Amino acid sequence: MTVTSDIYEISNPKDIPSLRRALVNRLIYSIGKDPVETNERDWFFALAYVVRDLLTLRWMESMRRYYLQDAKRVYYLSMEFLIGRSLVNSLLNIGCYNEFKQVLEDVGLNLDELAEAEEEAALGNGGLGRLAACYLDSLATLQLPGFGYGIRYEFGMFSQSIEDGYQVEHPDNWLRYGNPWEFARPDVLYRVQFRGRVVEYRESDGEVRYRWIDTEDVMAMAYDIPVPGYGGETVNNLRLWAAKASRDFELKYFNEGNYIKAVEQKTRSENLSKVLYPDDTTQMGRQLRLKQEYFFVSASLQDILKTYSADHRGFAALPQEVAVQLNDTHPSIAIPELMRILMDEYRVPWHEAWNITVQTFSYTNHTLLPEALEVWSVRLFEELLPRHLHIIYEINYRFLKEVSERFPGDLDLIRRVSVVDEEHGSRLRMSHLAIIGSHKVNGVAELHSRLMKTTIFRDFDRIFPDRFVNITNGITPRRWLNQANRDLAALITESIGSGWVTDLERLRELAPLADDAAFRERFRAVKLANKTRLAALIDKRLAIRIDQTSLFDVQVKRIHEYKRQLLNVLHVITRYNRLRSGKSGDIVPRTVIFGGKAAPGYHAAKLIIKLINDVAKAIDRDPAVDGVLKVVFVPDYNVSRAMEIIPAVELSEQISTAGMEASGTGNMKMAVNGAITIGTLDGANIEIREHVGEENIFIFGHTAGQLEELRRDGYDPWRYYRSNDELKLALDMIATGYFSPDEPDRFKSLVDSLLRDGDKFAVLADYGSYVACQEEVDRLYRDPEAWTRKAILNVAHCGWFSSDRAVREYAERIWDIPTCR
Ligand code: 26W
Repeated sequence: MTVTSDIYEISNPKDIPSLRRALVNRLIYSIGKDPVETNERDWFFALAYVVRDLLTLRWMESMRRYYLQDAKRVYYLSMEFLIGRSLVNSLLNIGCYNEFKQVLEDVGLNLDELAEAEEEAALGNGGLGRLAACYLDSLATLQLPGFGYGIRYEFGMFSQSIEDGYQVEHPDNWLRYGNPWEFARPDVLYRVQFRGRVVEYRESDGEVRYRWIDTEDVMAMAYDIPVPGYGGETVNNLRLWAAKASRDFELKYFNEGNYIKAVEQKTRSENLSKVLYPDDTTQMGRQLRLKQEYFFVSASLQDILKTYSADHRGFAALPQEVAVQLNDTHPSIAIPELMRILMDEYRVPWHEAWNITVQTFSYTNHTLLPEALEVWSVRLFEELLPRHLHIIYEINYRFLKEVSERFPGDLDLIRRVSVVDEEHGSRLRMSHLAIIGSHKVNGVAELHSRLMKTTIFRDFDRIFPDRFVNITNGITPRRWLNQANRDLAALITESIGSGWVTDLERLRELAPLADDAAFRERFRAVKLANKTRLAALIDKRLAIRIDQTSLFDVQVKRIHEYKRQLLNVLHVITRYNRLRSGKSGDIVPRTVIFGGKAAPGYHAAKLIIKLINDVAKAIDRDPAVDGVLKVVFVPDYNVSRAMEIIPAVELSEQISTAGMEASGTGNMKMAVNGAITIGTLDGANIEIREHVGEENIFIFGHTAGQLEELRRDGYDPWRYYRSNDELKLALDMIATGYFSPDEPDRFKSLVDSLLRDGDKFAVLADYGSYVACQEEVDRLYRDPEAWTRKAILNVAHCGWFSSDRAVREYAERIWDIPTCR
């Protein structure tokens, strides 16, 4: 039977009566509720099901189109997809937002309130996971055959509450009421092996082959989530895997008559996809994490090869049909896994299998921080994935042999580039494996990619001169401007038309309007409305009053020492001291907003949260600064919170230690929403400066090069402490308990990290220029016309940071895939 659109009850998605009928039908027949006895969640689910229906036919059409055109596909393998809520995004992408708003109003409901009933899909930690979600949106919008593969964690990123100023973590039970977007696919089930042993055998052709046997198996079951592109033409697929106990495993115990043990065993294997590791930038080396990585990689590759094999013979053409992007090293076991499948299961000879593998994979690096680079102990690998360990050894052996032939006598080079690090007790360096097994390796901003080539991967750049490329990150304008900032989006569309939604560089047409006083007035009114809305939310949720006319100075992102929330706090304290001593002149009233989660085991980061809250409390209690300085820590920063906060930002804090933030993407979101950046020459800040012009951004601090020099000459934080009275005062206040009279030593370790432990993140070295730069910010803010002009130019010149541009670059330079219409 051929499915056509006339089979569905909604013949025309603009026809209000049929939308209403569909909605009420879902409420009655899918939710099982009488319309007279419903809550908001019931209506949310009913609506989500109608929207999913509307996506499903287009989704099937897209899949059919890819199949019929035998289109080359890209598979984006990522441990994290930080999607957030989907209802409004889907409605806007398929163009039915206003229609459904009307339908709901007719039954006395408000669409935007109802949308709050959706649990967000927080299947990621931060930048890396959110980037994956932006790229899925762009792949679909650009009509590219792009598929996400990941894990259906039962618990996503923990939710954060603040109790007595401290972070408290709570489990994120996001599936409690079900996920209306997904289709469970109990028939799409793959076996994933662990442990066991490898036996060598000789085949009739005389070749030695390997068999991996006596394994403990877990099943991977697929869940599909439709990913609509803007305009609704293409709907792609995100496939997430959930762990299911294997029947064999259960049967073993059932047959022994041990029912309880069998059920226990079932729970144990299903724990595999239970929870997202909430650590960003510190590698944990935990067994369950390695199991999660292999679990989703194995299932995804089996699925990819099944699709490929449905209409291709042999594997020689795999790289012409399939590109696989590895989002960081987390899925890099895919490299030995593909080798294993090709050799052990399909008898492809090594060198052929290797060429196919390298041509198929590419790898994105997201960090240079040594503690974030993945390493696994050989012992753990041997235990869980013995066959893979042997393949990795063979990959490494052949690679090192080639290197020693090309660079004879350079034994140190061999030691440095080996996948196996013997200096720290036999560990596998997954980044080395990922580089060796990929045809392209990319960094995520110009500086990051350059540093990658000149520092941590310098040797590899010499060995593989064409392998390293840069693709600067981007963000989707659909979610981060069109959806999050409806008022600004409307003003832009009124001024330059709606083409910017899919061609963000058209924002450039706003540039002349920066000199138009009437436009500035309207732009300022939008920002004020956004600030007022945020102030109301903060009042409602936290019972904190903020002045919507004060400068909104915002730093929201994961809490990490390299991101330097501490530098921000030192500035706040300095401002506070100036106000108290009457040395501030006519200081600009500010509201300094912080938000972000700390990894549960990251003591310093958690203490920084407490410090922010203690400083906020001290400032609140001091009548001397009432109305001119306010600090707010917004709990539970996530995608939904970001969409509320970012449109209201005036000053975007991007103040990481130069050379440490690979790119940043919050910096782009804020700038395109009309914030002015105060930042270091780090990550994509450098490119933001190039695009908006140096007169429209506040840059301070040491460059990466200057820091290198400073450290080489022996960096002494005490020198800054002694020579700057305001810095000394601020640090002394923290160290002696001014903000923690109940526990004077509370923050001693933080101050020690700055003064006694060498200030790894150069906070003190940048303090002076940061504070001076903040004075420039005040000066500009006192002239609203001049400020607004620059803010508008930030919007106008940030179009390049669209994820459409980034994904197009991947498609052309790495994946070699054309659009498929
Ligand atoms: C193994 C533990 C672990 C988990 C996650 C180590 C490292 C990570 C990620 C690489 C951390 C991350 O999210 N990196 C961020 O990636 C963003 C998208 O490219 C960049 O914009 C950020 O600068 C970078 O910190």
